[in-house]
Amino acid sequence: QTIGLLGIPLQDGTHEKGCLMGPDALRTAGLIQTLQSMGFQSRDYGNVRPQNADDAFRLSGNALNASEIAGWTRAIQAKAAQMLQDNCFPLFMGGDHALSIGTVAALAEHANGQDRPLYVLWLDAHPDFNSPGTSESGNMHGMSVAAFCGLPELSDLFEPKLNCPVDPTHVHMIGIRSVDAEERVQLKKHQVHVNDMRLIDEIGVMKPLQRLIDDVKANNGLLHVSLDVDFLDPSIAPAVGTTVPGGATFREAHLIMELLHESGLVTSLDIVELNPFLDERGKTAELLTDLAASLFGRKIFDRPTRHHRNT
Ligand code: DIR
Ligand code: MN
Ligand code: MN
Ligand code: MN
Repeated sequence: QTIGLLGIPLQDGTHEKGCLMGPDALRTAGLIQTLQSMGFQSRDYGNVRPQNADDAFRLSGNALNASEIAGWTRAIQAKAAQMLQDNCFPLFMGGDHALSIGTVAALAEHANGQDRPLYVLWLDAHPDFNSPGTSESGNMHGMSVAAFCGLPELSDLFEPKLNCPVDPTHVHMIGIRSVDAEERVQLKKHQVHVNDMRLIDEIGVMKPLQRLIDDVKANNGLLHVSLDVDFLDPSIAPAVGTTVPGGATFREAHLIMELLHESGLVTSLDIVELNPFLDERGKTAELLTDLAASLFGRKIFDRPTRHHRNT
């Protein structure tokens, strides 16, 4: 299957500027060449531009750049639908995490058309389960999951409405270590599977991941992986506006990708929140490229040694 890559230079979902350079940094780090060297066909869909959407969001509550995000969401949904139509494996290069409102909305419609459920693995320091009524920051990158899970206080604000909600119990989160007070209440209410870092410290990543894999298999689901840079520990991945100490280690992250590959279940991927302005000579972009390679099946023994720097 051809891997389709779409750049989404979105940064309106966050305060910190720089995510618009994310797709270029991933291209510069050699993401496409890496996948090609592994034997994959690839197709670069370029970068998506937002649609004009003054009419696209009925603002209520604390949501910054809401109509811009709604315009991006429309454009992302359309591009993602085209990639799925072309039978590509969609790889979305962000851009801040608000882009997942559009990517997941399109993937959920696609899954729905096949009568299959969509599962989401959310690798992130944050659950991104706020809505305009609960958000402390107003940043919409902190609202993506609530939006694509169809929480009416958020998904109803989009025009047209996001109409294929993901079942919140089909969202599995790993890496969580920063949750807002009201967000916590909503996560419990909607029974999202939250695996926080305390749990990962105790039992590692294998058991939580196996639980997800079993769930997807049992229900013949499609599996989308959404990787936020701040899932990773800031010491190995500094290029993100919202670093939180105590993140996933290099091997925890690679092991997740290796196990996901072996499961054969993953059907789409977001790589988000990369802010190259904050990077150390491409270190984070290269790590993300290597993690993507692991997800697509590269083994430690096949990994080329790097003769520059010390990533
Ligand atoms: C915080 C931070 N929970 C918010 N969120 C994110 O603004 O809603 N940081 N996603 O990456
Ligand atoms: Mn996020
Ligand atoms: Mn985050
Ligand atoms: Mn289920």
